[in-house]
Amino acid sequence: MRDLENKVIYQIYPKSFKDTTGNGYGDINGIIEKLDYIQDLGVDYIWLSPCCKSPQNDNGYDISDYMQIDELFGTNEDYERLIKEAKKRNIKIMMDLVLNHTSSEHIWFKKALQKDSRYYDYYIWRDEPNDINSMFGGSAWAYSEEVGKYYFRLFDKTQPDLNWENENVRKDLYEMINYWIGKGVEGFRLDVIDLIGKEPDKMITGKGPKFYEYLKELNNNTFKDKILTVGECWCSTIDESYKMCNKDGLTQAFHFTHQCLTHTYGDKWNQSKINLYKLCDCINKWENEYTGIEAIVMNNHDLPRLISLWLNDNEYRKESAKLLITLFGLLKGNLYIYQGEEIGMTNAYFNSIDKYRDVETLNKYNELKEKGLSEDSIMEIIKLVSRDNARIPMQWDDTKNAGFSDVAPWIDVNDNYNKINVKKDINSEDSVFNYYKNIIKFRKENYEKIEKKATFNTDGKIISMEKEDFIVYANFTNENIEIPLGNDILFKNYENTKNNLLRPFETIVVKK
Ligand code: TEU
Repeated sequence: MRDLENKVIYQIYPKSFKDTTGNGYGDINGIIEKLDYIQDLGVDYIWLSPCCKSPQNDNGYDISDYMQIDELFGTNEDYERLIKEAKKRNIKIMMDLVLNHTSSEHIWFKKALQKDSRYYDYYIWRDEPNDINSMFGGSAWAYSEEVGKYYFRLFDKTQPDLNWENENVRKDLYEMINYWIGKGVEGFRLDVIDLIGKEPDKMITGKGPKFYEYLKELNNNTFKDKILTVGECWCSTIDESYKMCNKDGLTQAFHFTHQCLTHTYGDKWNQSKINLYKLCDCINKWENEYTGIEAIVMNNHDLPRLISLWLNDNEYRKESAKLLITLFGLLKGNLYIYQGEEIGMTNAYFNSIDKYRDVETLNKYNELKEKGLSEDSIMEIIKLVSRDNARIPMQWDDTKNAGFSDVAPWIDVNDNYNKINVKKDINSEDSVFNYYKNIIKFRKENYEKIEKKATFNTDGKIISMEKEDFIVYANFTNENIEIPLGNDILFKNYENTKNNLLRPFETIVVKK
């Protein structure tokens, strides 16, 4: 497994990356067009959010045909060409696997509605619902008029959960995965993988009694421990997620412990400030206790931009972006970078619900409306936390639609694209992209220094991370803070450093 460590994975949300057909949606040819840009960053894998056939109710996480690339993004031949072109640049393709549920448009579900169909038991049916709720609000059970029963759906009602107890479901999924491995896919991200062992009658959704058995069977019939796999585990503790990572399971897992630190009483829609004491405890566990390969992740397509949530995305935007990649980029494990963070893209903060597209966001809006909250207070919550903050088009340059598309995109571009775009950033003295590139280069060339034990300290305003060869200092506040610092600088996010002073959102790395 160790040959799958110290990798850098760049996540692309294809729908928002680059449109080459002039339909307002990103596509595979747009990704191929930008491979040199991605290669320049120094990444080893590109993780693509789903491109398979889908009605797009959940932007592709509602798959209606696992074997067919959706024409919105291109053809199967385009996908295979992407794999080949990426390989020429020593970049592997990581496919997003949605094994917990399909779209209700999938042929399996359509056949399940027919009497006595063998596909009926591909899904979970009951005469009456129980009290389990959907992650997207409301009951986790939806009624089918055709069948006269309720089917289980932990996400949208158009995303019926698959019944993993049915051996035929598992066999069909393994056959699909091996098809894509045969086409040259060399990594997989497994969507909500900790939900596949659900037992709704026992009110169990995450990590059901047979979960680890399913994971072992999945691995033994497909990845066989030779392919980089990362499981998304929102419904698991950090220790439970680590238990999934071994030769019979996953390479690594997203546990999101640090992202959840600002969720008040576990509610992500009720955000509080980041607590550096808790953040240090969290990262200390990754660095000094965990012996597996950590999946280091700051941003993804479901999360508001971390510089907007934790730090300052305005007058100290570049400093904030560099602070995060300095602290997280010098941790051991595999580093995940989400499209746009490498140039310091920020939340969109759309003020009108009409600008939002995300099913989770729209459901939350309606839920809060029904509770009687005012429009302004609802929008205050939504514009900070909505997943759409991460799904607005990639900002390539200052031409129309930020160079993403020649026509109005499926979701508005951030109106700061004139100021924040790839072309402007790469040509700037204080480029965030070039800073990311240097951190990635340092990781590649000095991993033995990075994987050494770390000591963390914080006063609630500054975090210091000391390893055998260097010390990272990061000021998470907009204050000037006096602190004794070394002067043999490895990295800095201000043009010059001040003796024994950290300015707002300043980070420096000093050699020991
Ligand atoms: O996400 C699972 C999930 O629960 C998060 O999307 C949810 O929004 C959480 O509160 C984090 O913000 C995965 C995919 O990443 C997501 O895009 C899909 O919508 C979901 O599963 C269903 O496939």
